[in-house]
Amino acid sequence: MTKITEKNENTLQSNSRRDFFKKSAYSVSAIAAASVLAPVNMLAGDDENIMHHTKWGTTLGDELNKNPYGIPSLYEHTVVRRTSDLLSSGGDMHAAVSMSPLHELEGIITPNGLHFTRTHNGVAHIDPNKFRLMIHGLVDKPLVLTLDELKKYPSESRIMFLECPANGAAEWKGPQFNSLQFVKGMMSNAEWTGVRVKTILDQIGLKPTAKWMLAEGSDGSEMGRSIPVEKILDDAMIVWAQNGEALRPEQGYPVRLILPGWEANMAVKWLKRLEFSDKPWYAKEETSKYTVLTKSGKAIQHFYPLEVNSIVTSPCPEKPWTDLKKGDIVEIEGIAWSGHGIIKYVDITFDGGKNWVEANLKGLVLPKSWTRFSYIYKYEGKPLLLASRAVDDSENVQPTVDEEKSVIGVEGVYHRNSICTWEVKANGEVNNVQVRS
Ligand SMILES: Nc1nc2c(c(=O)[nH]1)N[C@H]1C(S)=C(S)[C@@H](COP(=O)(O)O)O[C@H]1N2
Ligand SMILES: [Mo]
Repeated sequence: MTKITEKNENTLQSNSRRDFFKKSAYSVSAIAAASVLAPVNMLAGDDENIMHHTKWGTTLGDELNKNPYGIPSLYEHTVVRRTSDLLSSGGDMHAAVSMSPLHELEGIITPNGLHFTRTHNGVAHIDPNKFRLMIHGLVDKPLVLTLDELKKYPSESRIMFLECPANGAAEWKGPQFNSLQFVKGMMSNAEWTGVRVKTILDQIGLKPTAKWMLAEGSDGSEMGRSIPVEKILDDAMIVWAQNGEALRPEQGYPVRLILPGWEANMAVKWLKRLEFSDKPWYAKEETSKYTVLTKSGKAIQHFYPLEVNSIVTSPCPEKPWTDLKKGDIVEIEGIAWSGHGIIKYVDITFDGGKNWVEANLKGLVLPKSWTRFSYIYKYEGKPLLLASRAVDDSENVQPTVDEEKSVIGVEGVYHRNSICTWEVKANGEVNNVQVRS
């Protein structure tokens, strides 16, 4: 993988990049009318599965004390996270990433067992009785909390995405994987429950000189990250629950930090310490990690929110259209998200970006959360270059591959948000391609 050259330049957020992608004209077409999608030959009188008693219809099922904690159907055993050695050194699965099977997900919630997972030192298993969270530095009353004490604060629940800024990074060099899971699986969306950091700070008093918060984990990697205090006071959360239950060990049990819309590497897991100070901890060092070198030769050091993005999840290489016949009505679906706010529109192209039609946003449309989109389509059996393009409520527009490259330059790796195109072949096979202008 291309390494980002580290430069130490204090450019707060890439405004030029956002402006560049602001949309001038917007092409909108009517949403296709909903049609009947179900197959018509539904009555099959000689179908064995209907006419004969099934094993499960003539025997007793499992007793209810068999699986006190439920598990998915054994027929769903292929719906799993998958690891790649992309972010691991030499295939070591302690410092690696396992990707969500986006092609198997419905709606906007990622089940806990399928949440993408990135660790630098393996999954830590923390005894909740030994958990302590220390909050100190530039505060009036430093504090050490047990888990029970932390949970006594008033809680909030919020549906948000987490995306590793390296999601899709390998594709910078051109298509690398013929798979949705490996192209975009370093992200998930969950309902997180916990307390706002601001609620605790209101109690213990933040000193006016505090400008940065260092968050540190208790795993071997510690994952120390400095976060601007404005973000902490805005919407940062310390969470202990994920989709209604305790965090999974992979997600930082018992407690992690969540910074809505910002790159997931700052969402420190297995949290143990928050220190407020007047400068970021890396200010002592010559360089900082996670910078982005732009074509101008300047590096963007503070590059936190994930840009507006989207991907078609059905069809995709894992879910092709090989069973469709010409004239079939099919639902195209996908996911859109933006670290800046709410998804406003998603457009779909069938010809690699020459013409666009507007998709339908489905279900909940929430800020800094996945939004599902859908488009009812009549399959023609012709080759397509299928892609989606999202726009958020700050009018950020998802760039083309070349627009993104023209701003970020050849060294860019993190925060890749350019349009992803699927080539649908005449036989319905789907391949990962890149459309270049
Ligand atoms: N303590 C700790 N926090 C961590 C990490 C880690 O290795 N240790 N990895 C970070 C990275 S790079 C990412 S992308 C996210 C992944 O969160 P997830 O595993 O819950 O999906 O956690 C972040 N927080
Ligand atoms: Mo990450």
